[in-house]
Amino acid sequence: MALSTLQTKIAPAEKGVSLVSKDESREFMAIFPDIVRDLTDAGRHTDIPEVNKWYTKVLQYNVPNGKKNRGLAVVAAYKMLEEPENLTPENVRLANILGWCVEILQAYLLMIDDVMDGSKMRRGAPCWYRNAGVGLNGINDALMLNEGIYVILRKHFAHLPYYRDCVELFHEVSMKTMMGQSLDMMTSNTSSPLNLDSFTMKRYNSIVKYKTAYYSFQLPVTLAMHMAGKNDPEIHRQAKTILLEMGHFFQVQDDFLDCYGDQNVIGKTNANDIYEGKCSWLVVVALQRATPEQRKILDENYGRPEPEAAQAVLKLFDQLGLPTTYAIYEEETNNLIRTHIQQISKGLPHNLFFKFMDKIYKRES
Ligand code: DMA
Ligand code: MG
Ligand code: MG
Ligand code: MG
Repeated sequence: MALSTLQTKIAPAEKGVSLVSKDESREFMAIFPDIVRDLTDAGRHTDIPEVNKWYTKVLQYNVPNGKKNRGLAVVAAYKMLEEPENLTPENVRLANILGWCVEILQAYLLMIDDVMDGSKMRRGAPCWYRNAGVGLNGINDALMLNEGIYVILRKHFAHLPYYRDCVELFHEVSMKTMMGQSLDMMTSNTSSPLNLDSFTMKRYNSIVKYKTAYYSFQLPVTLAMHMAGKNDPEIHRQAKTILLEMGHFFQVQDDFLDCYGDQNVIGKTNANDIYEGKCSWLVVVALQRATPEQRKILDENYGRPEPEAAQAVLKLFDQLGLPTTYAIYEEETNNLIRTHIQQISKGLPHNLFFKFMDKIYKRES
């Protein structure tokens, strides 16, 4: 069927749309100090104040300075899924707290990811592990963040019927993410010698589904569904399918921005995926298109530490027209996902999913 026929019926994406209003965003931020207090000043571990002080620093450096899309997605999704009479200030506050749990998970994953990827910058500041006196001790800091999720969940949700679902979901999604990270590392220059034959689109699809899509998209919405008591397995299945599609799209964008994004906007240094020999969308597409001579350039230069090698790869990406291929991919995938949103059950708020797409389509950071 001609895509253009469908496209005419699809509402165009709105740029610059936020998941929540300015006030809601401020409300979310206003709760963060309470989260820090819950974890560091709750009358526990009072005999080791130096650790509480350090933990406060770890939280403040790593948790609140990102885009907060995943955390805010919990709040936005909850408000759309819940019956109006249940949207009490207390429940909205709980949705915000659950949102911070997702942001803590994100911070924890990124702290470890930056060590594994040898990254330099994160959110415009040095990666945590690169701070003086941190280094690999930062792994323990990341683990403290992860455990903090369950401290917060117990404190605020233990008495509620959906507590168990949320705890289990955090564990399940964390496991999937780590499995994705494992596959990501296996398919990179840490597995020497680098074997570009393993960089297939099939492998790529598995990596991004596991390492990104579950925790970035399925997790926030599923948490909101648990909170709102939406327990129909068929509805969950439909939500998951569409959210994993969005997660895939999001990671393709991340891979593109790694090379072509503005460092000041993405807050990370360019071309890290090339240096690290990652199975990124760009190199997978390049491999599909490369002539034997071009393939040789990739074999010799991809995943190498020399800046000239990365330059040679970037030049090849340009010669292969990857920025144009990406622009086409982004537009077509946006349309495709929007079509799929229209086809899902009326029991799910289509507007929520459209909002997510508005938020990420043509994103620059
Ligand atoms: C991100 O993959 C995945 C997780 C689980 C953090 P990535 O290394 O491409 O992310 P980034 O580009 O932000 O380092
Ligand atoms: Mg990384
Ligand atoms: Mg990584
Ligand atoms: Mg990346």
